[in-house]
Amino acid sequence: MKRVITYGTFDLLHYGHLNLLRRAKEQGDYLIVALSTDEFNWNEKQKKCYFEYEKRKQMLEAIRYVDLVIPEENWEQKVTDVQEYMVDTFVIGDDWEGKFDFLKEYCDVVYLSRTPEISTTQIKESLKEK
Ligand code: C2G
Repeated sequence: MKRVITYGTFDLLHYGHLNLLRRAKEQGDYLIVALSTDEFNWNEKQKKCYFEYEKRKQMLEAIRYVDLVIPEENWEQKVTDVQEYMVDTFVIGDDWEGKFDFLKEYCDVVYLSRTPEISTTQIKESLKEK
């Protein structure tokens, strides 16, 4: 069984995220999503989530491509995650192109194209105008 992992905040879940998750799952048979905790988002990514971690986890677990959701609590956990969960392939959007090449020592690394026309920021901006 080929195991895939990806990381993200997935707040205000949208079809760009789903496009990523579908293609991530296509890389193998079992997809783990390491979901950024509220604290990690705020302290490390300066992102204030609209939905708290438990709600974002619940939504991801309802997606047919997703097999397991684990917390992403820091930038350093990726190597241990890949080893602990026996991951074959790390996948993330190409906005991170090259940033996680150090994982190539442990697994395949795949950067997938982002869905260009949608972002959480854009959604929030357009709602403000309404
Ligand atoms: N994504 C996408 N298309 C979009 C928006 C997002 O393909 N229009 C992808 C991103 O490239 C990422 C995933 O969806 O692979 C989750 O996006 P975010 O929640 O914005 O994740 P990010 O903040 O980039 O967190 O340690 C890595 C970080 O946790 C990644």
